[in-house]
Amino acid sequence: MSNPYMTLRWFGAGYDSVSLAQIRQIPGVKGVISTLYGTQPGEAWEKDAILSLKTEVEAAGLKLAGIESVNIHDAIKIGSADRDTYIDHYITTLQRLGEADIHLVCYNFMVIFDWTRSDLAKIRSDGSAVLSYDQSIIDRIDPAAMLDALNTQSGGFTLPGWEPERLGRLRELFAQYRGIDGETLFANLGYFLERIMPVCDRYDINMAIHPDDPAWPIFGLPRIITGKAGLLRLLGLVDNPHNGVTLCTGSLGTNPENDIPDIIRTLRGRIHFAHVRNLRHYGNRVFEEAAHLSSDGSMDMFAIIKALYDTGFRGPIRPDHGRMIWGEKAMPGYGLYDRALGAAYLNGLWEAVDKMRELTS
Ligand SMILES: [Mn+2]
Repeated sequence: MSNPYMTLRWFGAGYDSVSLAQIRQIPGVKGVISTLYGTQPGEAWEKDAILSLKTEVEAAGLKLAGIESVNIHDAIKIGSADRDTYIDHYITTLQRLGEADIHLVCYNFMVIFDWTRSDLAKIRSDGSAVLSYDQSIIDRIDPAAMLDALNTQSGGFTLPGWEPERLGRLRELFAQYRGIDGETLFANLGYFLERIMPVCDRYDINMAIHPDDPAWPIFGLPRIITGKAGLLRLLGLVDNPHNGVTLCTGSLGTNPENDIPDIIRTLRGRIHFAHVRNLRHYGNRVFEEAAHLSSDGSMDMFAIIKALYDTGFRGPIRPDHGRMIWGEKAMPGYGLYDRALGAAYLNGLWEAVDKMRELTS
């Protein structure tokens, strides 16, 4: 009998509308994935802050299953002269996380923009509000206008990856990234990983890169972690099991050509964290986020859970963005209700796969 290590993302008291006590009551949810939301990319995290986050989570009867994210400073992605200083800070953060018995770190290597959507509250036929993407809208607006639109729609919540301090310098950032192509990004990612692997080995910390979302370049900026080829290249940069992947179905699934069960089987042993959610495609590069249930979207969630199960994945897994339902007010994608439904559904799929295996073995 195997149970999934089901978790929920939690942004911390003062940032999240959902409480640890509420998360504790979702059946089968054992832990949360959190971060020090107030920190900036490039900072060395304070040991006391890490420990107080961990203590708070554990006092609620949950585990701190990992960190999402420890963000990467632009100097590291650009490969500028001061990158080693920021990598040193990153290593200090990893060391302090390791000392606090935390062994999973999600990060991404996206340029300037983290996940991108054209609408944070598109109304679906069921009356729910979801994040959606339409390439023709993105093509028509400039990055600053998109940023303003998203911040207006966020209901007062700071969106993860969209820290206003950093994005206030948008023009400057575009200038800094001029001439940085996919090859340079891969080289800089490899340099970063080489430098952090010793501390990961020492503290048994699994690094889990998050795929780019959506899985193609936007605003003329390169994106490298977009499918099987990029993921395999990432793993080949440093052949160390601590150099691994966050399997995010919603990000990889933005491109319907990504065969997610096949990617899971190909990455066997190197997936350290899973984000499982569904999307519904309406055309080329036009999609909206759906409920987790297979029939509500375009993905086969049973095949995804079965591939994770069959390849021996037993790391933290979480439902991802949920629809905004039942009048909830929360950070777009991160309400309680639909993510709780998602967790219950994913737990059910896992139990079915597990019991089918026992029946047939
Ligand atoms: Mn994700």
